[in-house]
Amino acid sequence: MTDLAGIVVALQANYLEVELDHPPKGIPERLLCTRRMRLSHRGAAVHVGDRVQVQAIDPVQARAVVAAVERRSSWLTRPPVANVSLVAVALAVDQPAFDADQASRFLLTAERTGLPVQVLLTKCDLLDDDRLALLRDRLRGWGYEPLLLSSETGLGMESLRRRLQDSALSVLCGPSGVGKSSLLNTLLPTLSLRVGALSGRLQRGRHTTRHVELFPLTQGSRVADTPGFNRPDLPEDPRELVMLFPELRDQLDPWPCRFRDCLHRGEPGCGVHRDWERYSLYTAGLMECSSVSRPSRAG
Ligand SMILES: Nc1nc2c(ncn2[C@@H]2O[C@H](COP(=O)(O)OP(=O)(O)OP(=O)(O)O)[C@@H](O)[C@H]2O)c(=O)[nH]1
Ligand SMILES: [Mg+2]
Ligand SMILES: [Zn+2]
Repeated sequence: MTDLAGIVVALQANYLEVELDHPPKGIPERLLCTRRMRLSHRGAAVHVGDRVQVQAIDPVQARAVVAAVERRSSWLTRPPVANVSLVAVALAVDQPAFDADQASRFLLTAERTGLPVQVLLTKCDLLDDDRLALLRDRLRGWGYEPLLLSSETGLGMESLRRRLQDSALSVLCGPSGVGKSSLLNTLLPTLSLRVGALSGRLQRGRHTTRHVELFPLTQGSRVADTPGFNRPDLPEDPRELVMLFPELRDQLDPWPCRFRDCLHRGEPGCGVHRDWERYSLYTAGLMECSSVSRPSRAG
């Protein structure tokens, strides 16, 4: 039999769970696969979201072997997911409390993919309308139009569904405990993903979701639940950081500065203004990036 094409929907220990695009009659749609020897040398290179070719299919056991991995169209490093088309960053309005630095780290990580980024403000039932409007305006100032959601009341669920349906592969990422799995349970009631109570004074999540997994939303669209974590790293190159703040990016076209490689920290001849909320986060981020080089004359 010729190889069949599919997508890796989950990883478990040494196995890849693959969903076939078009399972022929008598072959299950989902197969538990090992990697071919040649592939296992680069074993870590196969991730959820990867498109693969499988062979040596055992229809009774629903087992097969992954023989080849196709080139990726995009790559999200953390959480690791291939071929993503939309990064949805979930941030709770409260429990855990909204934290601008942490939120920005998730957004910067998402922006590094170059893909569309959608902010999801979760647990909106916990905030009154005035404070909610303030937070929404704050996110708009950062260059995002957030969806206001609550799994508790169902607020915004149809907007979320529409947004995710338009995208072949959306990833839900964000801190632990913000309610990512709860959103998916509300959207897809047959799922019943594990959801965990918060703990401690800071009302942190308890890392309930342990693995990345893809779920079908409609024919042609999938969504990934991912394990939350608390503090994504910034890129090492400060020049990359510059391009990851939408509200800074907006100020750079046309280029307003005297020097081509200006880092916009108030250098002489810098045309970027400083009255934007995340300016201090941006400059602190530059300090954190490992190497900060000096501006030179525009060429
Ligand atoms: N008030 C309120 N609580 C919610 C809402 N959504 C989720 N929660 C609660 O928040 C806690 C964490 O929810 P999860 O869905 O497990 O969060 P998660 O983002 O998947 O967490 P990790 O898997 O650890 O990354 C649970 O106690 C949920 O009941 C919501 O809309 N409103
Ligand atoms: Mg979860
Ligand atoms: Zn500048």
